[in-house]
Amino acid sequence: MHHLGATRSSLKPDHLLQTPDTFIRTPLPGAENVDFIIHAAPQLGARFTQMTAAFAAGGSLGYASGQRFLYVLEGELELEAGKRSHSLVPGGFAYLPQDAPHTVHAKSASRAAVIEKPYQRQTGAALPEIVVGDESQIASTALMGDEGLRVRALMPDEPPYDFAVNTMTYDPGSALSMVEIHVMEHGLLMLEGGGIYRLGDSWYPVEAGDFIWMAAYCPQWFGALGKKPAKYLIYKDWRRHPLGA
Ligand code: UGY
Ligand code: MN
Repeated sequence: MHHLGATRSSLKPDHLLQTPDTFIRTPLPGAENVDFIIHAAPQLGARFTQMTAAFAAGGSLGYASGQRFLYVLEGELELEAGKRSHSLVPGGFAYLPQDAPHTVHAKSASRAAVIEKPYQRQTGAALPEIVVGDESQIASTALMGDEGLRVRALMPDEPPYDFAVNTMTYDPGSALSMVEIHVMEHGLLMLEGGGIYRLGDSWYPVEAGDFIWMAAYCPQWFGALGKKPAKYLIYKDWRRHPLGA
Protein backbone atom coordinates (compact mmCIF):
# COMPACT_ATOMS: atom_id res chain seq x y z
CA MET A 1 0.00 0.00 0.00
CA HIS A 2 1.31 3.46 -0.78
CA HIS A 3 -0.11 6.95 -0.57
CA LEU A 4 1.87 8.70 -3.31
CA GLY A 5 4.08 10.30 -0.64
CA ALA A 6 1.18 11.86 1.30
CA THR A 7 0.79 11.59 5.07
CA ARG A 8 -0.63 13.66 7.95
CA SER A 9 2.64 13.05 9.81
CA SER A 10 4.74 16.17 10.29
CA LEU A 11 8.11 16.79 11.93
CA LYS A 12 9.05 20.31 12.99
CA PRO A 13 11.80 21.42 15.40
CA ASP A 14 9.32 21.75 18.29
CA HIS A 15 6.84 18.96 17.53
CA LEU A 16 6.19 15.64 15.84
CA LEU A 17 2.82 14.38 14.66
CA GLN A 18 3.33 10.70 13.88
CA THR A 19 0.38 8.92 12.26
CA PRO A 20 0.09 5.12 12.04
CA ASP A 21 0.87 4.99 8.28
CA THR A 22 4.44 6.11 9.13
CA PHE A 23 5.07 3.72 12.05
CA ILE A 24 8.10 1.43 11.71
CA ARG A 25 8.55 -1.49 14.11
CA THR A 26 11.83 -2.44 15.72
CA PRO A 27 13.07 -5.08 18.20
CA LEU A 28 14.85 -3.96 21.38
CA PRO A 29 17.48 -5.73 23.49
CA GLY A 30 16.14 -7.91 26.28
CA ALA A 31 12.58 -8.06 24.96
CA GLU A 32 11.29 -11.26 23.37
CA ASN A 33 8.47 -11.47 20.86
CA VAL A 34 7.71 -7.78 21.17
CA ASP A 35 7.86 -5.20 18.36
CA PHE A 36 8.32 -1.57 19.37
CA ILE A 37 7.28 1.61 17.64
CA ILE A 38 9.58 4.22 19.13
CA HIS A 39 7.62 7.45 19.02
CA ALA A 40 9.83 9.75 21.08
CA ALA A 41 13.50 9.45 21.98
CA PRO A 42 16.54 11.67 22.61
CA GLN A 43 17.30 11.42 18.87
CA LEU A 44 14.17 13.53 18.36
CA GLY A 45 15.06 16.01 21.09
CA ALA A 46 12.95 14.37 23.81
CA ARG A 47 14.33 13.72 27.30
CA PHE A 48 12.29 10.51 27.63
CA THR A 49 11.28 7.62 25.41
CA GLN A 50 7.73 6.71 24.52
CA MET A 51 6.92 3.57 22.58
CA THR A 52 4.04 1.37 21.65
CA ALA A 53 4.96 -2.23 22.45
CA ALA A 54 3.15 -4.88 20.39
CA PHE A 55 3.45 -8.23 22.19
CA ALA A 56 2.85 -11.65 20.67
CA ALA A 57 1.22 -14.03 23.18
CA GLY A 58 4.00 -14.99 25.62
CA GLY A 59 6.15 -11.98 24.67
CA SER A 60 8.10 -10.22 27.40
CA LEU A 61 9.82 -6.91 28.04
CA GLY A 62 13.50 -6.64 28.94
CA TYR A 63 15.15 -4.24 31.34
CA ALA A 64 14.01 -0.62 31.55
CA SER A 65 16.25 2.30 30.70
CA GLY A 66 15.32 4.37 33.75
CA GLN A 67 11.88 4.55 35.30
CA ARG A 68 9.16 2.74 33.36
CA PHE A 69 5.46 3.49 32.98
CA LEU A 70 3.09 1.04 31.24
CA TYR A 71 -0.49 1.63 30.09
CA VAL A 72 -2.27 -1.33 28.52
CA LEU A 73 -4.11 -0.61 25.27
CA GLU A 74 -5.16 -4.13 24.29
CA GLY A 75 -4.85 -7.71 25.60
CA GLU A 76 -3.52 -8.75 29.01
CA LEU A 77 -0.10 -8.31 30.61
CA GLU A 78 1.18 -10.02 33.72
CA LEU A 79 3.44 -7.80 35.79
CA GLU A 80 5.59 -9.24 38.57
CA ALA A 81 7.03 -6.55 40.78
CA GLY A 82 7.62 -6.04 44.49
CA LYS A 83 6.93 -9.75 45.18
CA ARG A 84 3.42 -9.40 43.74
CA SER A 85 1.80 -10.41 40.51
CA HIS A 86 -0.67 -8.12 38.76
CA SER A 87 -2.87 -8.73 35.75
CA LEU A 88 -3.13 -5.58 33.63
CA VAL A 89 -5.95 -5.28 31.10
CA PRO A 90 -6.89 -2.24 28.96
CA GLY A 91 -6.80 0.88 31.14
CA GLY A 92 -4.50 -0.90 33.61
CA PHE A 93 -1.23 0.87 34.27
CA ALA A 94 1.95 0.50 36.30
CA TYR A 95 4.92 2.62 37.34
CA LEU A 96 8.24 0.98 38.13
CA PRO A 97 10.91 3.14 39.79
CA GLN A 98 14.38 3.11 38.25
CA ASP A 99 16.16 -0.21 38.88
CA ALA A 100 13.03 -1.82 40.42
CA PRO A 101 13.25 -5.52 39.49
CA HIS A 102 10.18 -6.60 37.53
CA THR A 103 9.01 -8.77 34.65
CA VAL A 104 6.23 -8.18 32.12
CA HIS A 105 4.73 -11.08 30.14
CA ALA A 106 1.87 -11.00 27.67
CA LYS A 107 -0.85 -13.54 28.42
CA SER A 108 -2.34 -12.93 24.98
CA ALA A 109 -1.44 -10.73 22.02
CA SER A 110 -1.31 -7.27 23.62
CA ARG A 111 -0.36 -3.65 23.06
CA ALA A 112 0.87 -1.18 25.63
CA ALA A 113 2.19 2.38 25.78
CA VAL A 114 5.63 2.31 27.41
CA ILE A 115 7.29 5.47 28.73
CA GLU A 116 10.81 5.49 30.17
CA LYS A 117 12.71 8.37 31.75
CA PRO A 118 15.97 8.67 33.68
CA TYR A 119 15.09 9.50 37.29
CA GLN A 120 15.82 12.98 38.58
CA ARG A 121 16.02 12.70 42.34
CA GLN A 122 14.87 15.66 44.42
CA THR A 123 17.20 16.47 47.29
CA GLY A 124 15.58 15.49 50.56
CA ALA A 125 12.57 13.76 48.98
CA ALA A 126 11.75 10.10 49.58
CA LEU A 127 12.29 7.64 46.74
CA PRO A 128 9.32 6.70 44.55
CA GLU A 129 7.41 3.45 45.01
CA ILE A 130 5.80 0.98 42.62
CA VAL A 131 2.35 2.11 41.52
CA VAL A 132 -0.23 -0.21 39.93
CA GLY A 133 -3.72 0.91 39.05
CA ASP A 134 -6.69 0.89 36.75
CA GLU A 135 -7.76 4.09 35.05
CA SER A 136 -11.47 3.27 35.51
CA GLN A 137 -10.97 3.48 39.30
CA ILE A 138 -9.50 6.98 39.19
CA ALA A 139 -11.78 9.94 39.81
CA SER A 140 -11.69 12.63 37.16
CA THR A 141 -11.37 16.35 37.74
CA ALA A 142 -12.84 19.02 35.47
CA LEU A 143 -10.00 21.04 33.93
CA MET A 144 -10.36 24.65 35.07
CA GLY A 145 -13.95 23.86 36.07
CA ASP A 146 -14.95 22.69 32.56
CA GLU A 147 -17.07 19.53 33.01
CA GLY A 148 -16.64 18.78 29.29
CA LEU A 149 -12.89 18.24 29.80
CA ARG A 150 -11.99 15.58 32.35
CA VAL A 151 -8.50 14.76 33.60
CA ARG A 152 -7.46 11.56 35.35
CA ALA A 153 -4.01 11.60 36.99
CA LEU A 154 -2.42 8.14 36.84
CA MET A 155 0.76 9.04 38.76
CA PRO A 156 0.93 10.33 42.35
CA ASP A 157 1.44 14.10 42.37
CA GLU A 158 4.07 14.01 45.12
CA PRO A 159 7.72 15.10 45.46
CA PRO A 160 9.36 11.70 44.80
CA TYR A 161 7.82 11.47 41.31
CA ASP A 162 9.37 13.47 38.47
CA PHE A 163 6.78 12.99 35.74
CA ALA A 164 3.03 12.89 35.32
CA VAL A 165 0.84 10.76 33.06
CA ASN A 166 -2.79 11.76 32.69
CA THR A 167 -5.71 10.87 30.50
CA MET A 168 -7.77 13.77 29.18
CA THR A 169 -11.28 13.22 27.86
CA TYR A 170 -13.02 15.94 25.83
CA ASP A 171 -16.71 15.90 25.05
CA PRO A 172 -17.34 16.76 21.37
CA GLY A 173 -16.92 20.53 21.01
CA SER A 174 -14.81 20.88 24.16
CA ALA A 175 -11.40 22.47 23.90
CA LEU A 176 -8.46 23.64 25.97
CA SER A 177 -9.47 27.08 27.24
CA MET A 178 -6.12 28.60 26.25
CA VAL A 179 -3.11 28.05 24.05
CA GLU A 180 -0.57 26.57 26.45
CA ILE A 181 3.12 27.43 26.28
CA HIS A 182 5.12 25.75 29.02
CA VAL A 183 8.51 24.39 29.96
CA MET A 184 7.32 20.78 30.26
CA GLU A 185 7.50 18.56 27.18
CA HIS A 186 4.72 16.14 26.25
CA GLY A 187 4.31 12.69 24.74
CA LEU A 188 0.69 12.18 23.68
CA LEU A 189 -1.12 9.13 22.34
CA MET A 190 -4.62 9.66 20.94
CA LEU A 191 -6.77 6.87 22.36
CA GLU A 192 -10.28 7.71 21.15
CA GLY A 193 -12.07 10.14 18.89
CA GLY A 194 -10.33 13.08 17.28
CA GLY A 195 -10.18 16.79 16.68
CA ILE A 196 -7.81 19.58 15.76
CA TYR A 197 -4.42 19.95 17.45
CA ARG A 198 -2.57 23.24 17.25
CA LEU A 199 1.18 22.66 17.51
CA GLY A 200 3.43 25.69 17.06
CA ASP A 201 1.89 27.64 14.17
CA SER A 202 0.27 24.59 12.53
CA TRP A 203 -3.21 23.09 12.98
CA TYR A 204 -3.56 19.35 12.39
CA PRO A 205 -6.55 17.00 12.17
CA VAL A 206 -5.78 14.13 14.58
CA GLU A 207 -7.49 10.86 15.47
CA ALA A 208 -7.14 7.74 17.63
CA GLY A 209 -3.84 5.99 16.96
CA ASP A 210 -1.83 9.19 16.34
CA PHE A 211 1.18 10.12 18.47
CA ILE A 212 2.37 13.67 19.21
CA TRP A 213 5.60 14.89 20.78
CA MET A 214 5.67 18.51 21.96
CA ALA A 215 8.99 20.06 22.90
CA ALA A 216 9.29 22.45 25.83
CA TYR A 217 7.51 25.73 25.01
CA CYS A 218 5.72 24.32 21.93
CA PRO A 219 2.47 26.33 21.68
CA GLN A 220 -0.39 23.82 21.99
CA TRP A 221 -4.17 23.72 21.87
CA PHE A 222 -6.76 21.00 21.19
CA GLY A 223 -10.43 21.06 20.30
CA ALA A 224 -12.50 17.85 20.02
CA LEU A 225 -14.63 17.24 16.93
CA GLY A 226 -17.04 14.48 15.94
CA LYS A 227 -19.89 12.63 17.62
CA LYS A 228 -17.99 10.92 20.42
CA PRO A 229 -15.52 12.09 23.07
CA ALA A 230 -11.85 12.45 22.23
CA LYS A 231 -9.40 10.99 24.71
CA TYR A 232 -5.64 11.00 24.98
CA LEU A 233 -2.87 9.72 27.24
CA ILE A 234 -0.39 12.50 27.98
CA TYR A 235 3.06 12.46 29.61
CA LYS A 236 4.84 15.49 31.00
CA ASP A 237 7.98 16.02 33.05
CA TRP A 238 6.83 17.46 36.35
CA ARG A 239 7.94 18.83 39.74
CA ARG A 240 11.59 19.42 38.93
CA HIS A 241 13.58 22.66 38.63
CA PRO A 242 14.50 23.34 34.98
CA LEU A 243 18.16 23.76 35.99
CA GLY A 244 18.11 20.25 37.41
CA ALA A 245 18.98 21.35 40.93
O1 UGY B 1 -1.14 19.09 31.33
C1 UGY B 1 -1.01 19.73 30.28
O2 UGY B 1 -0.04 20.47 30.11
C2 UGY B 1 -2.08 19.57 29.21
N1 UGY B 1 -3.20 20.43 29.51
N2 UGY B 1 -1.56 19.84 27.89
C3 UGY B 1 -2.20 19.45 26.75
O3 UGY B 1 -3.31 18.85 26.83
N3 UGY B 1 -1.60 19.71 25.58
MN1 MN C 1 0.38 21.04 28.03
